[in-house]
Amino acid sequence: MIKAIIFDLDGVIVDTAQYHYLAWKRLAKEYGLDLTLDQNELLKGVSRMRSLEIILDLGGISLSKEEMERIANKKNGWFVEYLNEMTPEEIFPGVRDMLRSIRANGLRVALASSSKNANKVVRLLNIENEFDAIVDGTMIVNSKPDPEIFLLAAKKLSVDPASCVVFEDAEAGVEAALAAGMKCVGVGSAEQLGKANLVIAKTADFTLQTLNSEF
Ligand code: B16
Ligand code: MG
Repeated sequence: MIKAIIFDLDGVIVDTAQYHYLAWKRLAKEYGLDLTLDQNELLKGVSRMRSLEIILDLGGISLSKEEMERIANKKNGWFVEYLNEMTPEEIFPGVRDMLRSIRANGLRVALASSSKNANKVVRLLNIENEFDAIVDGTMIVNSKPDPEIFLLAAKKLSVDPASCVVFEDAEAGVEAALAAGMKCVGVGSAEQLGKANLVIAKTADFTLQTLNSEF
């Protein structure tokens, strides 16, 4: 029996990927790389440092650990600048009501985002009170596809992992949810998220009826 729903942030609740892309593209340009939207897909759901490693690999560039830390911070400064322009209207259609109706039906709701900026995003969207627990990139050691983030969310909710459903838009996130022993709803293309128990095109396509019939 499902007792809790755990939401990823970027790609499930709001599209922060567009801001990550702008900031990574700006950084990559300084190293003579033109980061494409297809390449940006590889960065979804993975941590900031892992994203940088992927970009440097794409360009065949090798940097010291110190330099990597420095430029990852620089990228984050730009990302936060772009984020500051974000408004509560950027939440995906229907998601605010969905979060409320899930809780109104007695289920627990958590947010589990790899982003170290998740609290800021949640505040900007005005949804900080819609969750029973929030877990972000500052609270974990191993990022998705490791199950750590989802296991911590379940622990904070005091719910058994097998009674949780995770909503994820990234392949690494789907793998993490399944490795945590949870059910997973993929948000996006079935081609990319085929390992999920169910794939929907948009977060708000999911209803409590779907929950009862599928899980
Ligand atoms: P930050 P999610 C992830 O968010 C993004 O999808 C991913 O592209 C980003 O690298 C990661 O957060 C870390 O973000 O640099 O803000 O710590 O999908 O797990 O909500
Ligand atoms: Mg995501």
